[in-house]
Amino acid sequence: MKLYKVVQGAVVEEEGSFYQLDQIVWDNLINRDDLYAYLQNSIQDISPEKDSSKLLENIESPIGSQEIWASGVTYYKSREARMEESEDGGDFYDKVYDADRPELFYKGNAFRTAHPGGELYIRKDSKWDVPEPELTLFMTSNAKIVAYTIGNDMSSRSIEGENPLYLPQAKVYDKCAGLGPCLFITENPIPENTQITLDIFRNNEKAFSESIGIDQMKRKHTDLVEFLFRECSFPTGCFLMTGTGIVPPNEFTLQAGDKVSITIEHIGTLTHTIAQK
Ligand code: DO4
Ligand code: MG
Repeated sequence: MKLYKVVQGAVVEEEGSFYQLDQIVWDNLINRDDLYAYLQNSIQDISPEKDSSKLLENIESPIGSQEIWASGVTYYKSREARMEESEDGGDFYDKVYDADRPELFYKGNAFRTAHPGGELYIRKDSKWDVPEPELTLFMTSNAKIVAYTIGNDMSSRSIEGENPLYLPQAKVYDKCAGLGPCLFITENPIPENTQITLDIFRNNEKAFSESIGIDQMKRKHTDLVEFLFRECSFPTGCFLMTGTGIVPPNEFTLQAGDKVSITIEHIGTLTHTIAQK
């Protein structure tokens, strides 16, 4: 089942039918441990919409007052790429890849996030920028994973590579995060063989394309969530990007006008145009 946030409320997509939920408060709607059962129940009393095309015209990111956090170096490819970009060799990336405690960092909120189909920014003081396609978890305030979405953890590799203490500036700025296009809600965890694909287009031609399975990730989703909730509470729930396993070659940097599409099986495709502020 998919749940879309739209200007006039929310839309549930279930087995090819679309149902409109009116007068919802997004935070209250999604912060439920029984989200799947609740939505199944809610659509029982509603007739499916005959013309679904208009319903999904203005999709918003599926976020309200929640924070977005992100995980780092959870795939071998990320460990390798960070060590290559680090001006001092980046041994700490090797250490964190093998450590019990994962790297978790604050990524932003609704204000820093670009809606699906909108613009994501690269920083003007950065020389080397990449998208990071990441399966993103949504946990309720009780730390229960109830939904999945697509995240784009936009990153400045030049700022991060100059000094690891610059990580917050490499990662958090205006329009630094993509989230959406919907929440994918299942009774069971998302299948382990789910594929993530990143496509980058420049001047209408494909400039980069690669896929990876989420089974290549070193850590379990539940372990990342356990660390995140240890000493942080999230009154309306929280989003957690789970790290990238795809990094374009070192000679590649994003340019204004590029189009970035991330597809994750079962969820859909999240597309943005790259711009500068
Ligand atoms: O350690 C820096 C950030 C890592 C990251 O964002 C990732 O692995 O996805
Ligand atoms: Mg990342």
